[in-house]
Amino acid sequence: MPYHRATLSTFLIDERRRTPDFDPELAGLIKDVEVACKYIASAVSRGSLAEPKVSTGVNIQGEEQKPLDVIANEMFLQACDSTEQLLGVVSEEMEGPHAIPRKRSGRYLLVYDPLDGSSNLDLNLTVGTIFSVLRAPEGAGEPKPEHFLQPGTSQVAAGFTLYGPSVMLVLTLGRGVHGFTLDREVGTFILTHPDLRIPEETREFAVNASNERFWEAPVRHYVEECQLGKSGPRGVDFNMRWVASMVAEVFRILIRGGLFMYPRDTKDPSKAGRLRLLYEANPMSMIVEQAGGAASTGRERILEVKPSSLHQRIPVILGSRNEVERLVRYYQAHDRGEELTFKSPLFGNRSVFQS
Ligand code: AFP
Repeated sequence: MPYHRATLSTFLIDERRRTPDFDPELAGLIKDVEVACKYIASAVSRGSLAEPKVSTGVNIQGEEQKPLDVIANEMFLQACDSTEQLLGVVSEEMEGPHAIPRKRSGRYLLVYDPLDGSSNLDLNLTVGTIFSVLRAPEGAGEPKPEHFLQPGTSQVAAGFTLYGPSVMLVLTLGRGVHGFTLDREVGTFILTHPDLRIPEETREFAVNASNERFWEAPVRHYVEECQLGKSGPRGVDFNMRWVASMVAEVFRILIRGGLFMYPRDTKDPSKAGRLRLLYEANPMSMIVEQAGGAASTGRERILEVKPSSLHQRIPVILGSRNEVERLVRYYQAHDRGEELTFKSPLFGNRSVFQS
């Protein structure tokens, strides 16, 4: 391997040359996020060798925190406290915005899920961090919840890290998606996956199938078509995956395509889905769209949803554009009152609900 390869640092410098209005303060913020992710990667890699001395509780989501949830959040706060560019942060692990001390002029807001997929930690499966960068309102002075309630189209950067067999950081600044792999020997993220693109076609879908009885008709119709494979209306066989770690699902889709679904369901009518809009759906949707994919609630483009609260949940259907668009068409037909049937010589006009 050549000694000198592009790194996250040289990429950010080159970005400045390519895009004159690229704010060096934003580059500085991305570098602070990089530092936080390196510390989290080190903590995660310790696995059961770690003897964390932190108190845990139930977070704002009503979820039992794991020690690494708390540690990862603290690492982000410490890395952000030293940055000049940040007015405040919102985290999955904290109820309200956290003001960065002494930074009343920061031009950016950071929103993050410090450890996504943490229910996989005890299983030694891939987990990650998801982050999103927004502009702070001029003269805001201090971070208020309403400052963060911007649609996903307002994001100026988004990314996620994967703490897996290798540690990776995937980043978009609004001009494509690029993947960096951590060279642990020198402690540097190396540009290994420039210009990631999602194939428009796929034969692979990801959904937690145990929720099938709670799904709306369009999702049940789509999944049943895939399950019928060659003998069904799609005429080809499909594969299914479910890692229960969104960062791993999205990275797989960036590499070989696919459709990821965590749709609205009736399991808990008070929740619009499981995933959170600000620090899961929006950053992942920006990345997926920047890589040529699509991201929808089933009824609208995720990036155009106007947030109403910091921790609101949203249905998520994202990945290969042609498959997202197919499922959106099923929602549209369903909402027009049309019955979703299989149009195929084998099945005639069989409704998904006919026995
Ligand atoms: P945790 O962070 O609580 O493990 O949740 C992970 C997640 O938000 C997302 O990364 C997964 O895609 C999804 O939840 C898995 O949900 P299920 O556990 O219901 O399959």
